[in-house]
Amino acid sequence: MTTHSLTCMTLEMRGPVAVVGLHRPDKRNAINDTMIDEIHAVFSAPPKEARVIVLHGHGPHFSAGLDLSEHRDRGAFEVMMHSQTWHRAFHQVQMGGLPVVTALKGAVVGGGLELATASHVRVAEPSTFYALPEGQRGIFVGGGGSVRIARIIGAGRMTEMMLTGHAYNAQEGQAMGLSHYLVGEGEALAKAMELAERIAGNAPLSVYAAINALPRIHDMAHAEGLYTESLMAALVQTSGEARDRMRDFLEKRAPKAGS
Ligand code: 1HE
Repeated sequence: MTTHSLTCMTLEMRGPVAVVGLHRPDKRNAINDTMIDEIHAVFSAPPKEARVIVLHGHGPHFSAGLDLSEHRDRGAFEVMMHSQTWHRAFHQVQMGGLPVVTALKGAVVGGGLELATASHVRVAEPSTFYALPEGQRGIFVGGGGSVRIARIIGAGRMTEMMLTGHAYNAQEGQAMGLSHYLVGEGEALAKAMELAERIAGNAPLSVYAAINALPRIHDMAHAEGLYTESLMAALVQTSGEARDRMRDFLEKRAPKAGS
């Protein structure tokens, strides 16, 4: 198993699922430089036996975003470089090759929302709230939010969130697509595990295509998107595993869609 020496995060294997926890509960899992380095390391080299990653926060909050205590005194060039360390780390979350299911509760704010939106499936508890207090703090997003959050909720809504600092509650976040599942209090991690185990049963190449090809196709023009889709389909659909799985369905050995 890949070993990481972690101070701001936890990592444990549960079957095929790597469970990764943000672990600065005293600071509401505010993301400092060490945590960014650890996110980058863990998502770049997850344990070899992992098929899916579940991400969660220790304590009552997912994450209070950027650690403001480290950020106060940075100059312009330093802030740009710092922002790009976040881009690299969150790129590994989104495109590292393994699907990431995130369990959300409490504060999912600023950089915490940027991290959550780099993941693929999000499960929220009723305590979850989403906010972009950047305007109030006199800063801007820097962890990819202007791309990823805006893709989900629209640039207009994101502008509104940054201008007003308004917090959306769990139900509103669900309606906006910030979460995909809304569960009871204390139930997000268990639901995330259930979904992760289900995803772990999928064909790896299909999963890889879903997390790597789809967001890139989304950024393409219509014709290029369709062309890329057909290439990806050619690659995925002609794999031995695809043939086996289609045969299993046709010979009535596989579960039906929706079951
Ligand atoms: C922090 C941070 C932080 C808490 N950086 N230390 N993020 C924000 O603007 C959110 C700031 N945090 C909050 O609004 C609140 O802490 C919460 C709503 C998340 C939680 O409230 P609460 O009452 O449970 O906790 P608390 O008492 O405010 O905080 C507990 C401790 O965590 C306290 O430290 P202590 O030493 O006094 O115990 C807080 O200072 C500390 N703490 N949040 C540093 N964010 C790449 S660009 C991304 C841009 C952004 O992320 S902007 C959003 C920044």
